[in-house]
Amino acid sequence: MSSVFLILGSNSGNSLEMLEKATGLLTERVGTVITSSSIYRTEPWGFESADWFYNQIICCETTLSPKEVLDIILNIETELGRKRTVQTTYESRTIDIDILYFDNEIISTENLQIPHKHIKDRRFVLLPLCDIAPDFVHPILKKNSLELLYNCEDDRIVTPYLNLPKCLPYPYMVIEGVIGVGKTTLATMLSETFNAKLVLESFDTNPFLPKFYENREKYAFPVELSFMAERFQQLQEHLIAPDLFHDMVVSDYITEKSLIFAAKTLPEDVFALYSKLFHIIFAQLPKPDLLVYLYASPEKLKQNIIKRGRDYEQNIELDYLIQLQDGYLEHFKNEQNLRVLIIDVNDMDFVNNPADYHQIISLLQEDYSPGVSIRNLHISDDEL
Ligand code: PH2
Ligand code: MG
Ligand code: MG
Repeated sequence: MSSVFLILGSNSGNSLEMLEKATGLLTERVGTVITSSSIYRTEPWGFESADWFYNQIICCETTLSPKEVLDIILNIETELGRKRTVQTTYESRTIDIDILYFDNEIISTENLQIPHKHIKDRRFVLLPLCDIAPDFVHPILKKNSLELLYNCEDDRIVTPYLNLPKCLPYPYMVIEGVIGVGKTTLATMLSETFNAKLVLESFDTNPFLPKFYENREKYAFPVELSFMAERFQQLQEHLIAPDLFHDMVVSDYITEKSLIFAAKTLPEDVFALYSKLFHIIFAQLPKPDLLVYLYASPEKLKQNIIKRGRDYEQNIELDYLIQLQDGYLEHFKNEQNLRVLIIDVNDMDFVNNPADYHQIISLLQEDYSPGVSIRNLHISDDEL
């Protein structure tokens, strides 16, 4: 019996299904799978593509020769729809299966190189390899997988692909952040992933908002009052009424948002009145079990606002965004009974990059104590 390590990769079509099918066929034709790594989401190595790979390494026990295994692999690739073109550069593929190691054999023929010549150069190989064979020694380089990973200079992103959990430990969760950070998008994605009731701020039903952006002073009070009334009505309806179809509520605003904005937009005496009203009205409503604040730099927020192109938002100044962000961060310091999780999303793209979305979900599974917790932060603590 020999042990053969195979890496499976796919970045087009239904990749997860491809990995599963390939593993099934390899079991039948090469030999029993004795170990398999987690599946990883990996940035394309050696070529540019928006489609990231799913990679996984398996180890099979086989009585076959390396050449026989190679022939079987090529057949399986073809059966699973792999089309090879005569290109000399890498390209996207439905399935690719490569032999990494075959016991300690060293083979170098025109069609077959064992060990695979790029093991040491690829994080997407070394990371899953360390899962299942951290001590396996490369027969030529005489280093084990951990040492190879340690010396590897590849900086392409490789992250574990999570099997998403069925639910999150926070029944009422709020995603907050300044205009343009993506809070509504994330709240919507989460509600879909976890079948949660989605409570979104209806910003376009506030008749004063466009006027407010034209003339801040004149419309500040009606705009804030109108938001407050709308928010209260909506939350009262969704938080207090029981819901048979959802175990969880995800919203894109906290009620205190009213206060944070009003503090910036209203003159002091008017704000005092507003604040009094606020506390009378909202005293009865439940507080979120987790408040997630998405942090991004004002410059990044401004870019996002330009990108999504809502007319009336285009004149928002950088300074206003900075003040709002300060308002939120200041507010959290006084909310010691609330679990507040700040996630720095400056370098994240949870919409287009599943690895980033999964990273956020894994943060939402953690157990937080009341007060502020900070994750993924690239800014210093005192900037907050
Ligand atoms: N395979 C390649 C080239 N580049 N990049 C990633 N992330 N994963 C792969 O499996 C892969 C690659 C050639 O086979
Ligand atoms: Mg390959
Ligand atoms: Mg190949």
